[in-house]
This record gives sequence, C-alpha cells and structure tokens, in this order.
Amino acid sequence: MDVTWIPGDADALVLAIAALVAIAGGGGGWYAASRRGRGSSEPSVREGADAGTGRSATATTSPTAPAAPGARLDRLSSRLGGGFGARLLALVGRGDGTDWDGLEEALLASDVGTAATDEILEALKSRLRASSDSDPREALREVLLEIVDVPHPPMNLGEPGEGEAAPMVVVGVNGVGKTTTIGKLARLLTAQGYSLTLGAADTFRAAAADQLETWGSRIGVETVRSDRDGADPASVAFQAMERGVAAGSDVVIVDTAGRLQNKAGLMDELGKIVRVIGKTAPVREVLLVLDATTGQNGLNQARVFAEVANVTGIVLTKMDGSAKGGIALAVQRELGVPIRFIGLGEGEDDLAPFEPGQFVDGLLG
Ligand SMILES: Nc1nc2c(ncn2[C@@H]2O[C@H](COP(=O)(O)OP(=O)(O)OP(=O)(O)O)[C@@H](O)[C@H]2O)c(=O)[nH]1
Ligand SMILES: [Mg+2]
Repeated sequence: MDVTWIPGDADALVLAIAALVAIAGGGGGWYAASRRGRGSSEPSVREGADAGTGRSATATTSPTAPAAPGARLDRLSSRLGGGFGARLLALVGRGDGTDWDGLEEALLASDVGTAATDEILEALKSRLRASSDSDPREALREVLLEIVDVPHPPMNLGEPGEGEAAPMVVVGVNGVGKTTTIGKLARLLTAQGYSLTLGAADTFRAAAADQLETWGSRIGVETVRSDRDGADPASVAFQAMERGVAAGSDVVIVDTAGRLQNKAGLMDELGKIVRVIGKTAPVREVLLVLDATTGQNGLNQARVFAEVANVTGIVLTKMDGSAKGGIALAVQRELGVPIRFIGLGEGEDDLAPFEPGQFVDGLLG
C-alpha cells in the first residue's frame, strides 16, 4: 500500500519548525540547542575530514579503494547460503533419484516459504521428468534462477554528477543492519561517482548518529545529525535534504530508527519523514533492510513495512551467517520489489549488488 499523506496539525508544526531552522540557517535556538555541548549555532553538518568538530571541510577520500561492484558477489559467494545449496543438491538425483519429501523439508527449513517451495518442487519435477538424464544440478539451477530472476530496473537515483539530491530512505527493524548497510552503500555509490549526503534520522539514541557519522567520516561524505536523543527525525531528514541540495549532492541517504513496535507508530514516523523530505524533492527509493538470519520473521516484518511505506527495494543482510537464506527466494515474490543488495559480512566492501545468476551459482556452491 502506498501511504498517502495528508498533513495534520502535528505535521504542520514539524514543517514549520524545520522551515524556521532552515531559514535561520540553523541559528534558531531549537536545533542549536539540540547539539550537545558545542555551543554552536550552526546546523550539525559534518564532513569526513572534520567529523566531530561541526565545521565544514573538504571531504577526504576513503583510504582504500572500494572493491569493484560487479565482482563482489563472486568474491563473496563462498559465504552465501550456509550450505543451503549443498543440502538441496544432496537430495536431487537423476531420473527417480530425488527425495521429494526431503527436498520439501529442506526448502521449508531454509525459510523458502510454502508458495515458493511448491513452485520449485513442481518446476523441478517437470524438468527432471522431461528427460531422465537431465543434470540435476543444472535443473535445480534453472529452477532457482526462475524464482529470483524478477525484473530489476535500475534504481531511480539519477546519474552521478547531476546533483539532483535524490532522496533515499533506509528502513527496517532495529539491528537488521540499516546503518552498516548505508555505510557500505555510500562507499559503493561514491566509488561509482555519486556525491552523497547522509542524514541521521535515527534519533532514538545519539550512538546511532555517531555510528553513521563514523561511516561518513571514513568514506569522506557529510553526515547531518542532531546530537539530542529523541530529536525529531523528520527535522533531521529535512536538514539533510537542505544540505544535500546546497552541496549539490547526487543522493541523500536517510537512516531511520527501527524501534517502533507498532504499525501505527511506524506509519506515523516514516510517513512524517517521507512527507517532510518531499517538501524538497519526492523520495526516490525506500530500501527495506532485512536480516536473512531471521527467516520467516523477516518476511513478516517485510509485510508490515511494505504496508506503511512505499518500499522500492530490499537489502538482505547477514547472508554470510544464515542457514535460512531461503528468504531470498521468497521475499521478492512476496513483496513484488527487487532485492538490490546482499550483505555478506561486516567489512566495508561486504555488500554486493544482487545479480540473479551469480547469486544462484553462489548458493549452489
Ligand atoms: N555478519 C554480518 N553482520 C552484519 C551485516 N550487516 C550488518 N551486520 C552487523 O549487524 C549489526 C547491526 O547493524 P546496524 O547497522 O547497527 O543495524 P541497524 O539496523 O542500524 O540497528 P539499529 O540502529 O539499532 O536499528 C552490526 O554488528 C553489524 O556489523 C552483514 O551483512 N553480515
Ligand atoms: Mg542503525
């Protein structure tokens, strides 16, 4: 469901405050007062070279060159799937040699989900029956590829150098890897020539903004933040957009909190963020981050987020530690939006653009 937003009184107040802060160049007491212990009246915009001081500085480049995006999934493929492919392959044989019950169990245990499991079993049966000497591995490869190979139009971020300040919002429950993914993604996009601004709209705790700022600092991109726990996330998002436009950034990536336990609260907060960003430019991408180790629970989260925000893409994190990687086979068909990236570790280059063929080959080992 797309969320349509009709500003209410509370929203009008948020916008009014955000606009006041912007007009005053951050000099209004509200935002400045939210900055812990600096006594400065400037908005809390920091750049890589000067993280922590609040001063503006020329962004530095990352000390190490990022790994090439296209080769990442190949490089990291040995971390994929936790033996998922090997378990399936052990059950599939030529002719009548397939243990269909065992295969169904293995698929369900890996959180492929019932609908995708049925589809895989049916497709595999017809392939193996069509020819008694079909190569079981190749048949399984083709069937899995059919499941994951859905249309992947490019992300709607414009071209590097256009300076459109295309807003991207990153959502997901707490701990799934949102902030880490933004750091890795910022490094990847920077390597592709995009200039970025980061917005720390997870204001639930200052440490969340610190974490994002540390990534920004390492990569050499600006992070816009408030140091006050509980500051209005939508105001920070607004500030990030303003700064992104002023700096001529190509993309503004906004981090969000994942702690809202109920749908109404989530809808309220994400809605405000999207709406306030939309005052500057409509949100282009909403990336939903899912922790692959949570399996079906992750799918349930995905359904809720898809209802409250117009999710345009999925990032599956922790595929390196997941024996339940089958979620990758279920989630695209469930949500109807493409997997964009796969997280395969905690390192700065351990995020790979999703490519169906490489992914299935990696799964099957
Ligand atoms: N192994 C592995 N760990 C990951 C991956 N992505 C993130 N993590 C780890 O997961 C933990 C949580 O990551 P965060 O980025 O802080 O998660 P978050 O969603 O921002 O969490 P909150 O801000 O609390 O909502 C960190 O220890 C990350 O290093 C991944 O792809 N693989
Ligand atoms: Mg976070």
